[in-house]
Amino acid sequence: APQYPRYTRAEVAQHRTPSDRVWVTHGTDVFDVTDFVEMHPGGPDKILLAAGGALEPFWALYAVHSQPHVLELLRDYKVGELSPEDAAPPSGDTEDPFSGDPPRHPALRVNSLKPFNAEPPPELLTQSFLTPNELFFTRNHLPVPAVEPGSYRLRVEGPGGRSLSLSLAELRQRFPKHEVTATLQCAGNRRSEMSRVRPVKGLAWDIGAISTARWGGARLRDVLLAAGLGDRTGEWHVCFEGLDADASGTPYGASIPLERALSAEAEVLLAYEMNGQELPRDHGFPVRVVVPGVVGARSVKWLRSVAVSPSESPSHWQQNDYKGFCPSVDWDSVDFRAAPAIQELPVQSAITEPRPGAAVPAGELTVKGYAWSGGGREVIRVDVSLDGI
Ligand code: HEM
Ligand code: MTE
Ligand code: MO
Repeated sequence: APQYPRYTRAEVAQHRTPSDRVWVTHGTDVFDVTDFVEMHPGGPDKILLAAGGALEPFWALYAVHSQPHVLELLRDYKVGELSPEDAAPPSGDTEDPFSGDPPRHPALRVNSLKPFNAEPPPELLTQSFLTPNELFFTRNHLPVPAVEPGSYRLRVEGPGGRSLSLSLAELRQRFPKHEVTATLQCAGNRRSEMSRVRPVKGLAWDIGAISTARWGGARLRDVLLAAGLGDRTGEWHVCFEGLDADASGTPYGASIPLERALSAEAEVLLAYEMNGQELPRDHGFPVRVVVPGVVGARSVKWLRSVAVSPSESPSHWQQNDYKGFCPSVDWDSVDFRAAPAIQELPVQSAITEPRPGAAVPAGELTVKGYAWSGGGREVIRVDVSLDGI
């Protein structure tokens, strides 16, 4: 057998572009696939997403690679092996409140590591209608809480109701499982484009702070009715609290109007499944709210409590964030009390392929993108313009 040179992962990571050569690893083998990039049946852009790192997390998502001929093809490009000492996983730092955060997919474009905020690359977002759980955009304000599913309880309460404390098993057994395909979008989606018009404060999201999943769980409506909280008139709200909390112990929180929560058509869920799997930790394990058509901020993850109240959630994120203002308002003149909290979001659309400024071949071109109606409504029509008119 030939003797191969040894490389560290850091050395492999320096080979991410055709001009620096494109290296990838599979198991403990290192490959130089530069000459295969243009021949890749899935396109050069996709293979480059794995450049400088391991193939396994990508191939786990695209099962077309789990065929013998793919590994055979790869063998021709082997140039080395990983140095043995490099395989040791990095040791956890216990002082860091984020040290318990889960592992993430390397394809995610990270806008902030702590707290973790990341989006899928555009060309993977439209690779499939349902976003794979590993690629679903993540918007965390705080460290991911570690929840022990056996001792988890969801509190449901409100004036004049019967308080409930539901275990995961009770939530699954007492209420019919309802499934909904819904898109979540962060209010900051495409902020980097807005900032090109005028600088905006906040994370510089590209077009990927939006993702779609098939959610499964109990209808919030059914749970509220079981708690005797369904029969009120006038303005009421349903306030949610998460198990994630800041250094002072204040949890993430948000609310939606009770009317939406009770509406059968609005299909608000207390979800425990995402694309047929249990919720991943980043997306709210073991239970999250899913409010179709409404700004992502109200779909509270790691749900600890549901409380019906005459007022909106007192949370910072309901009162002093996630509100819309006219263009003349800036950070010096803004009065958050003057504006209502965002609930429904308006229409949204973006082209994912080709990317702005990309050089494209002459002739026929496939253009991909997404369109979303907001408000939980269906898309009726999509118009595409080639000349901006
Ligand atoms: C398809 C090889 C990396 C996404 C394929 C096929 C081969 C291949 C041989 C065709 C399989 C068949 O139909 O029998 C490779 C090799 C890679 C690599 C050798 C790395 C050295 C990646 C990465 C991604 C990806 C990193 C995603 C980020 C895809 C997709 C298809 C595909 C989506 C299906 C294309 C279609 O059917 O339209 N790849 N691949 N590949 N690959 Fe890869
Ligand atoms: N729920 C809790 N408990 N903590 C959070 O930080 N972020 C909210 C919402 N729910 C958040 C939360 C925001 S702003 C958005 S856009 C969505 O979760 C993102 O959901 P995702 O990370 O599953 O995509
Ligand atoms: Mo968000």
